[in-house]
Amino acid sequence: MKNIKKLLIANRGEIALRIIRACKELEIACVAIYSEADVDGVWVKKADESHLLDGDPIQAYLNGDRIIELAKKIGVDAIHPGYGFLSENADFAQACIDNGIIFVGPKPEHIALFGDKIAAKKAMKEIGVRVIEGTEEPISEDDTQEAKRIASEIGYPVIIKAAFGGGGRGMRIVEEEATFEELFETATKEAKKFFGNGDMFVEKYIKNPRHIEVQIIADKEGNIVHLGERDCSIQRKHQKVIEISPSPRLSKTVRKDLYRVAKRAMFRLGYENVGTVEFLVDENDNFYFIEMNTRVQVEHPVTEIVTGIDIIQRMIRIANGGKLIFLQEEINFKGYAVEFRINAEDPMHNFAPSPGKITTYLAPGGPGVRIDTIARKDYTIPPYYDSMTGKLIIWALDWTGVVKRAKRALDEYVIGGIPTNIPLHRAIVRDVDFINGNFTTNFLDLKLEGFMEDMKLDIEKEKALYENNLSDDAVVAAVFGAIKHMKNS
Ligand code: MV4
Repeated sequence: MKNIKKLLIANRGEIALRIIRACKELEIACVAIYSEADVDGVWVKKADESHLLDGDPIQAYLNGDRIIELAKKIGVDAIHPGYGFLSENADFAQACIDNGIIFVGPKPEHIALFGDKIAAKKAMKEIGVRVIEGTEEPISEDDTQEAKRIASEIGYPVIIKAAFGGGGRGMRIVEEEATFEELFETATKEAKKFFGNGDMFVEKYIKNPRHIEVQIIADKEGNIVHLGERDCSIQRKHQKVIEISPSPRLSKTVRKDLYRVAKRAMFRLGYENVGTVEFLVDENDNFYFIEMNTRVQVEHPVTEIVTGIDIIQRMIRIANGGKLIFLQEEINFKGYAVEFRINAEDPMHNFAPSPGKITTYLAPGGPGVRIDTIARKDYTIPPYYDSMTGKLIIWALDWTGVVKRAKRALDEYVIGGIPTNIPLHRAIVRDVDFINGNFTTNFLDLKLEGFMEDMKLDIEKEKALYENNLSDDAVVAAVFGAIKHMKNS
């Protein structure tokens, strides 16, 4: 096993910056790549070496051959793929290995296995993990009648999913037989368009589940531990908005079972590096495996905060042949952490992306506050990428403390010049069901309408400030509005 001395980050944005921070602490030289649209990205400046990949700004981060070619030319030992882009591309992971470069992540065979949702379900079922009742073989795009027959066998409502899907694409909930054919056909069309494959499967639809995922970390010698769970139930259009660790309302027995099942399955498969086992938990506390993510996730910081373990550093050390340095019993979970994804999107226009120049940037701080972001004053968010620009992560000893601290930090967070989803977060942390930990995946569907009035007031109040082109000091005064007293009052 060679020693990683130089690592290339095949990603951009806040996760590129996060990986740089891990490299600095590991004393590994880090190489950034950037597109023509990302010249001003802060990770480009903070890396030890940065390389422009010209041409299409999205392809810059997707062209694996070109990235490997660069890596070889400049003597890179390892590539960290981050999340998105090439992170779950088994061919890219294999190409790294074939070119003598360490891929910081799982084995290509496991990336491929879990990319195929049907194969993944089958493999997990075979090793005794409960999966949702449904088709065990792919249904091809023109087999609507076979799909329909299976759906009625399962019993409505059912859900149609794409075998190679993700992000809710190619997914349809079918309430009754009469609408099955139409929904199956639109789902397959979508699947073919986005994933280049029309293979589908049908499952019993679980109403109002909680979305709970278990973080796993394993070394090359078969040592494996879990790092607790994250509750990702609060989503909008299949995009996670808030993630929490631990889940505020999960029974002790369910939690223990989830950990045991996730760990045992990954052990049986010989899984290595980090992974997230996703489950749906139904209203009766039954849980079912749905998917496995074979990469670091956006929401990894909440796990880092409650365990004190640097997940990115662990990934790099494991890829370098390092053993896990802790046993399960040695991992201490402390308090609660919640992540708020800070997106450049406009709550007043159906959360449409709102890239552009940040003219005011005042970040919260103090105890229990962590921010992973590329946002800063005078930075222009390019329009080509995901609208998520950063994450506010809050920690406290108990759930009530987290809610209070989150309110305080979100009130402190001022981003001006572009609309963001901060007003949505401020409304959520004031919601009684959120405060009571009483939510499932339908939370935002039920609540968004009721949040509109508060969000509107919030946005109008702040908008007036930015439009007047005030100094940061004037913004602070206007937002926080302390009443100053005379010396002798
Ligand atoms: C489901 C489900 C209910 N029943 N599968 C969403 C993303 C993908 N990873 C799996 N997802 C779901 N799968 C069965 N059998 C509910 C979800 C789901 C969801 C579905 C519709 C609208 C919003 C949702 C939010 C989270 C999970």
